[in-house]
Parts: sequence; structure tokens; C-alpha cells
Amino acid sequence: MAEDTRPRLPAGQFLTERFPVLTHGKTQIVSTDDWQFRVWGYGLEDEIVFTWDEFIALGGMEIEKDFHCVTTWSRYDNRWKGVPISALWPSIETELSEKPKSLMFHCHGGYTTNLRLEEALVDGNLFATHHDDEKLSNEHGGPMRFVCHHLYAWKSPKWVCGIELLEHDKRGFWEKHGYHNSADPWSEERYSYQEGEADKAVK
Ligand SMILES: Nc1nc2c(c(=O)[nH]1)N[C@H]1C(S)=C(S)[C@@H](COP(=O)(O)O)O[C@H]1N2
Ligand SMILES: [Mo]
Repeated sequence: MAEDTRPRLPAGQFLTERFPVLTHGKTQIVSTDDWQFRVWGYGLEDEIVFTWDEFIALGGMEIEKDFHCVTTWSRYDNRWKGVPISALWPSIETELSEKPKSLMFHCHGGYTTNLRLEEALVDGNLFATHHDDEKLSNEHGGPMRFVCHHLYAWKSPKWVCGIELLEHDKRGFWEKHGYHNSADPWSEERYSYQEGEADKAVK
């Protein structure tokens, strides 16, 4: 593989040691007792439902990654622990008659964000239950959030409760409200007015 020559801090970002909370709307209080994770949509005849224990049993991993918010703060060395999406995906893939183009992540409280399948499946992306060796707090998305570590943080949905499989890419909450569809921090893909024709076509 080619050496990664990108600077650690992407352009336009500043470093903080704090861990700000950015939530549109209210912090969600979600119990693991009656927790469910649903997968439905394109290519899937019957929806797949996991309980908390079933989801946790899929597998585990730990990873340390920097976190970059589009509002320009970055926090280095976040230690995430949880279920890698690479452990979930095979149990979905075996049921599929068609390959979805994108995934829409759904959350308690109604937040959504979309990821193209290959972006969602980037190595190290995970459903996190712990941050820096502590149970993930409610404010930061506990009991479970998805962490898409290589894109701006609005692509890391808190209180995640399901995935909708999409035939064609669709835009999630912030992507509809002026943020970029792709969200690569090293290309400063912050706002949708910066998008090229390829990205605009999916609106
Ligand atoms: N469910 C949900 N997930 C969300 C958000 C939200 O408002 N609701 N905000 C996003 C945004 S804009 C950012 S920057 C990160 C912030 O994560 P943090 O609050 O843990 O720092 O969460 C993302 N995930
Ligand atoms: Mo954000």
C-alpha cells in the first residue's frame, strides 16, 4: 500500500483535548433491555432484527482513531471498543438478492446519515459501546453509536438502531441540510455547494 502522506490534522481543523457534544435535538435515553437493531430495505425480503445480546455476540474489536467534526474541532486518539461492521455485514450479505448502493443509518430520535456501502465497510468502522475504556455516555451516543472513523463526525450516528439498505444513494439529515454527501476531512468536503456533478446527481 502507498504510504499515507496526509497530515494528521486535516486543513481547517484545530485540536482540542475536550470532547464536545454535538447533538441536533435531545440526548436520547436508550436501554439495552428492549433494544433492537433492525436491517431492512433493498435486496432483503425479510427484515433482520438483533437483540442487544445477539448484536454484541457478532464480535468485538478495539481501535484508536482521531475524530474530526466539521465545526472544526478534532480530538486525537479516541479509543473505541465495540462490534466491527465487518462482523455484522456477512450476516446481512448472505440474505441479499441484490447489492445495495448505500446504507442509511437510523437512530433513536430520528437522526439519519447515509454512507455508500464501501465507505461504511471501511476497515475499522465499528458500532461502539465504549470510549476511552468507559461505557459510552448517553451524550456521546450510548449505549451504541456507529463510528465511521475516516469521515467527518456527522457520519458517526449516535443511538443507532438500524440500517436501511438503499438501491440508490439518498441523503441523511445533515446531508439534506447543506452538508456534503461524502464528508472526507482531507478534501474538506464540508458543504453541499462544494459538490461536483457526480454527487449532486444523488440528491
Ligand atoms: N443521533 C445523532 N447522531 C449524531 C448527531 C446527532 O445530532 N444525532 N450529531 C452528529 C454530529 S454533527 C457530530 S459532530 C457527532 C458528534 O459526536 P459527539 O457528540 O459524541 O462529539 O455526532 C454525530 N452523530
Ligand atoms: Mo458535527
